[in-house]
Amino acid sequence: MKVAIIGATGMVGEVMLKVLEERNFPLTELILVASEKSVGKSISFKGTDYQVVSLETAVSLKPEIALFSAGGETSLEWAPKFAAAGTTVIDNSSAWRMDADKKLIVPEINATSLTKTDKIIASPNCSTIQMVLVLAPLHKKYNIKRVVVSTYQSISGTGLKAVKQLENEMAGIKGEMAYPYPIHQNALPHCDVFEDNGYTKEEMKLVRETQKILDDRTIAVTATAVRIPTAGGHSESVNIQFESDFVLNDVRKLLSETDGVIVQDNTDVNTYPMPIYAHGKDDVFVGRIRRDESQPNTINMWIVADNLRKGAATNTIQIAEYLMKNNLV
Ligand code: 11C
Repeated sequence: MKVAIIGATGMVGEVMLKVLEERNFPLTELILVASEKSVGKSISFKGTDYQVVSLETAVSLKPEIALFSAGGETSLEWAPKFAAAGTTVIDNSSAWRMDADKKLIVPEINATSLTKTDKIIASPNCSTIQMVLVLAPLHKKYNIKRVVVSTYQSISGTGLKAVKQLENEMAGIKGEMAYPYPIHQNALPHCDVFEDNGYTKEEMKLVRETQKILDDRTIAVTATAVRIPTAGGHSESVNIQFESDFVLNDVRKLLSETDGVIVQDNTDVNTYPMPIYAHGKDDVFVGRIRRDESQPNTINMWIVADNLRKGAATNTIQIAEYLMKNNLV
């Protein structure tokens, strides 16, 4: 498979290269693309050095698959150009997710909807992916009415500038700020930009993307997204109200049998998911599973995943693997 990575020098791009190597993705050619200032730079993959090329060059090389993680603007402009050249684009940005003609894919949930005609495929936002992977089997069995989610999001979701801001603050160095306030020893109730309704774009992604992936616009979702100074992954406190009642141990069993989900839930021995242990892993971890005693048919849980892996690079590469396995590229 001839694959291009658009945004190869970014945090997600770097993890994509790692994941491709770990999963032994069958590459016949690798095309690495980054911004103009990185063109010509060399990146090593499996012991071979690859030179970064421009977007124009990459389109002309006609890759079979292009994995995009270079921001929404680049995706909006360039994904259609790659698609017109016959490339199947899998896009990590928010550019195409809510486009009615584009599919928003978490392979374990809805990859079977993909066909050869899908030339631009969207991968959801990291905080959505980890939540819907847990919600999907529960919705099938108990019918979800409403979800209330609060996120505790890693600085790595913002990018290298935010990682640097935290490093600088911890070292007492004044430097460039990714956030309007300090992030060290702080919590910012502000991920992505504010929309007119007072919610952030990140919060509204949790609402809209969840309904699209679960293919059910009747599910009510409300979210508060918070940035905290962790690096390993995003955590989420999720309250789920079902149509029908459940037995707690059945929920645990169902989730432990769900592809890509690992249950870590034993309060007797302080077992619950945490971002430092999710870091570098492809699974989504769930724990603190308990009945919401304040209203019927409602459950609370804590969901953690590496936002750069299952939340971005791994999900994108799993989509590529699915396309390949099913002869859709
Ligand atoms: C964050 N979820 O943690 C974001 C990063 O829509 O793909 C990814 C933004 C996106 O800030």
